[in-house]
Amino acid sequence: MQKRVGFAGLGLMGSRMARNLLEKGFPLAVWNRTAERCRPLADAGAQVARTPRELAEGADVVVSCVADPAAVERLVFAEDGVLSAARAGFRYLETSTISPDLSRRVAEALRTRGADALEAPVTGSRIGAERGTLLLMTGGRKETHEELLPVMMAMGTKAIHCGEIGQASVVKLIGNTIISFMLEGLCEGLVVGRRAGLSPETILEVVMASGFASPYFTFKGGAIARRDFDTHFSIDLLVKDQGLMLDEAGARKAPMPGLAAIREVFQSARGQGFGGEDIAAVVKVLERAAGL
Ligand code: NA7
Repeated sequence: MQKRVGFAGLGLMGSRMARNLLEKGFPLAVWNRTAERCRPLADAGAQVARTPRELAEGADVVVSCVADPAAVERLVFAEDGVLSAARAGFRYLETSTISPDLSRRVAEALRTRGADALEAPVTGSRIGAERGTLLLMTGGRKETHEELLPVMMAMGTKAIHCGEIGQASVVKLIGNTIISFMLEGLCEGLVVGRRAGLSPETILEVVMASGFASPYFTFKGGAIARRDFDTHFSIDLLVKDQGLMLDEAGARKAPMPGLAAIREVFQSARGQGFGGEDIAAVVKVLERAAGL
């Protein structure tokens, strides 16, 4: 028997992940803060829930894909939240990127009601969500990981169990730290290169023929060369993750001087009005600073 899925959060990622669940045959209900955004999925056959509680009442598992910790607080702990409908056997799959602490708090609250949560932050961006090729990293009980594997494999191609609840959130934040460094390095280099009269194409040709080549440089470097800042992953959300990582590092007494500096550059991008644009748009801040 396929699980009945309730999907909360139909943004850039969630709307595409939910569609894959529907197309792969899962009975689906959806909820989104702005109800209007449920329409395309309702037209495709999904039920629409009026509240997260209603969503949870009619589902065996609720999948969450919302922006940030405040959104998860609302979704789970509000009076009409998911927690109020949790019962024995109910499952909650958290694909949003949030703090390890909040992830643990959600799981503890659900477990007191005989339910369970698995954190499963994703990577693969908008294209991976659309094609159903996301990589999921999970934290929580191994049995719950196994139980929810069919649901996860409707949205992605691989799910790696990282450890107990909270640990996958740390791995996800490490990943977004690496993205931050790669992008900052690429953008700083492209700006100096432009100043020196080099084209982005020449720089990228050498990078991609080198031992430090990465598909990520082709993806983001290509977008920058085309001046295409259509959002795959927004600056607002990456700054949220950089902040979560710096909080985690602080709690663990581990310095992150590089990330702290990079976060200021991305924060400037928000200040200059680029928060909703793709993370590649951070190059515009560095170009302005260089007088380009
Ligand atoms: P988007 O496209 O910014 O979508 C964010 C979603 O979160 C969207 O459905 C929002 O609802 C919802 N949201 C935001 N704030 C709230 C609150 N306070 N309460 C309830 N729902 C809320 O993000 P992405 O799809 O790119 O990313 C989603 C997650 O995956 C995020 O954690 C990333 O870091 C990874 P709205 O439609 O605005 O009403």
